[in-house]
Amino acid sequence: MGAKDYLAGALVASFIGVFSTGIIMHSKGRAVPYNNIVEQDFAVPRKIQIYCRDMNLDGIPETMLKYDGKPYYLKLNDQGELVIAPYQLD
Ligand SMILES: [Ca+2]
Repeated sequence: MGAKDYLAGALVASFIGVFSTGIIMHSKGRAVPYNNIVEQDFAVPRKIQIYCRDMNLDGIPETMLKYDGKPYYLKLNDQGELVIAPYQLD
């Protein structure tokens, strides 16, 4: 096996690794860690789920956060700061 074969094998292995990591991260909601222990008064990451759904049925999805099974809107205020607002049926 030559250096070219080794390099080709390494590239294929890297691609497969990056691709499979992407699938795993996507299936787990990407950025939310899956642990139970955090400082007091902080949300438990394991109970957080972020998803998009067209809640008001206008054809455009909203970003939603579900914490411990309860849904919230994940929005931006006028200053572009993240706001978690209670989900309400209109
Ligand atoms: Ca909508």
